[in-house]
Amino acid sequence: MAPILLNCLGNDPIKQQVQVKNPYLDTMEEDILYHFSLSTKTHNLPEMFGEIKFVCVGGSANRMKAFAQFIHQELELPGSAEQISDICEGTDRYCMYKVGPVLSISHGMGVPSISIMMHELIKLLHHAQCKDVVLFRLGTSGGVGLTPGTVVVTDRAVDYAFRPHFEQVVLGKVITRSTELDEGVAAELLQCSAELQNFPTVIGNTMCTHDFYEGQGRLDGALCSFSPEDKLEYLRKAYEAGVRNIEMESTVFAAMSRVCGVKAAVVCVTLLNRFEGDQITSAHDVLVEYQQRPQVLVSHFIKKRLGLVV
Ligand code: R2B
Ligand code: URA
Repeated sequence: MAPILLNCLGNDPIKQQVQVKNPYLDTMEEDILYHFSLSTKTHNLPEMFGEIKFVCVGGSANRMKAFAQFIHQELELPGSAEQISDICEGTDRYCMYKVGPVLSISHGMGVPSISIMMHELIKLLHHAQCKDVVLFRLGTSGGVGLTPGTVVVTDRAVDYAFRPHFEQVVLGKVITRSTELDEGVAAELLQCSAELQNFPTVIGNTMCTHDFYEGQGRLDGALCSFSPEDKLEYLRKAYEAGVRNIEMESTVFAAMSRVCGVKAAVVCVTLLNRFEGDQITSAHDVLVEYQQRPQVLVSHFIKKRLGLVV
């Protein structure tokens, strides 16, 4: 178990601040969070976001709006869930909804898209002086040896060679950052799934790729440079390395959260078993229900943390 830090005045645990790792930020008179359409000069960020404790991010704008409405009902907050408005309405890059202590944000598809969102989110939480924030990625993925609909809580986010790190090119050189996630949050999520008993949930490694087709070993893209046997061998190696699902954002999400001192978890549902095929063939309503599973799990976690359920 992680040690609890106590401050010098007594027994209050020291609150974990969101840390930016950039000495130049403090020297700026204004910080424009361009892709959120927010700025430190035009918006009172501590007032708008100071109470945030849980940030949930996911690829699709519609899904993150639906999550905001769902968590509004789950937390039994006053007012109408239908009337929650997009804080980032000045841009169509990302959408953002605030529901009490919960922020729901879309990040688009792939590492470059989520990476821009993560820079601005971490700066936003820092400017707003948020403390003890837990960050979740709620997503979809391809399963590796799992029944479709299984939820995977990520143990390690790994790259195409099953290594738990993220490579960032900076000034023409590669910087490698660890993708370790918070073990305590993952364990709590598994405990939540045991309590809910709604759908199968496992812990496993999540492979993050830079492409949905060839990058994930699919035979059904516009280009394919390998055989069905090559594909199965790669998936088998991934399985042996502990990989249970494949998606496109987890490594940079984990790496940036870790560097900035934010506890983070990745919770993705599997839409298919990649040993069985490449195309996503389940009916629309089945896929919609699958995509609600990470939301149901994380909502239970949040309600437990807030003392709304035991
Ligand atoms: C999962 O689903 C998307 C691709 O369909 C991608 O954003 C991901 O990680
Ligand atoms: N998302 C992915 O990245 N891969 C899949 O196979 C399904 C969803």
